[in-house]
Amino acid sequence: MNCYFPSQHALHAPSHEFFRGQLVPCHETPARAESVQQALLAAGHRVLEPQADSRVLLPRVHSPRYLGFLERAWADWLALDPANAERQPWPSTWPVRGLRDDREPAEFSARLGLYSFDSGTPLSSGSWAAAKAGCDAALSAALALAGGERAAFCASRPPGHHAGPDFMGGYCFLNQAALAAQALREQGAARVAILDVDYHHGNGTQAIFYERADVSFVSLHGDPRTEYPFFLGHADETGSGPGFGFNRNLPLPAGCDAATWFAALEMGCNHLLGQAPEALVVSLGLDTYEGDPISKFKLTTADFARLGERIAALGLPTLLVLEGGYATAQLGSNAVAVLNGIEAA
Ligand code: SP5
Ligand code: ZN
Repeated sequence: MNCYFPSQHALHAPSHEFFRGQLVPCHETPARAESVQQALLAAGHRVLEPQADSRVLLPRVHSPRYLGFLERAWADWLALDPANAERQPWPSTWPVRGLRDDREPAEFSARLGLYSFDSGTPLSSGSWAAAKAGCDAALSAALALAGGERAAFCASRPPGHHAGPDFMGGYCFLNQAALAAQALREQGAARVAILDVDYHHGNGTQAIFYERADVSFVSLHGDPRTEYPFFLGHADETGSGPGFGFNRNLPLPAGCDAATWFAALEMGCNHLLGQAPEALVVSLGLDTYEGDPISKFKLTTADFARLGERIAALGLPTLLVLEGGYATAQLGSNAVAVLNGIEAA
């Protein structure tokens, strides 16, 4: 399979994330993408540097105000104090209910709070460059599908599905899967379906397309009553306005087994096919793996091959984007299991 691997991913390399009052080493690391790249090469997949430039497409998915903030964020952080080069910025104030989010403050950490929904998404000097390169990979893969490829994979990071129209969170800054869906629409697919199989609900992707009928969203994930991102991902979120009926959430109990997960996948796939999409984007989180350090599903590497076979049976041109997955040593073989499952079917 054609796999797009943006080498600039490595420019996003914060050292620590904030968790329960402490700084802990980041789970989302450059080693993740390297694990995937090595496994792709070893399995004989074609690993390509993305060539497309997603700049003109980005404002169709994210607000110009947010994009402007993110692109300049590190320079603004350094302008506060040159010693900040060795420090990670954190938001400290958020515009929750009753506070205004229509006026962008001048102060840096206030703007970081405006555009964040958690304190668990560390920014580093190359975050913009890495996230933008992931979007270039997504567009490159969409162009490959438009050129007749049946499937393509983006082995990019940081992930994207928690990033919404104007916010970052959950290790995500720019939403590569959303950008891929938008690109496929603009290349002529009348409807694009997004299937999100990451352990965590893709709240950013849902938010971007919630009122649209031309991009439908189906997500299997840990129940937000107990699992991150907590504030979205319930079964009663079905879309609004023209998008009513085009959003489908399948929350599952933390700890559920593979049989339960595949039964939900079957429901999600049948729902998706009922909407007659012409192309498919898969938000391929591999943090559903039994060995994942931050998640609680129980899928095995063999289950990932089965997932690939089920995706292939949908019979749609398919663009896969890497999302989460933190069992770094097994991440590459799990990704390859999905791709080989697709190609075997
Ligand atoms: C893309 C994606 O999978 N994002 C997940 C974001 C999860 N954020 C909450 C992480 C909580 C991490 N727990 C740390 C345990 C330290 N021992
Ligand atoms: Zn996840």
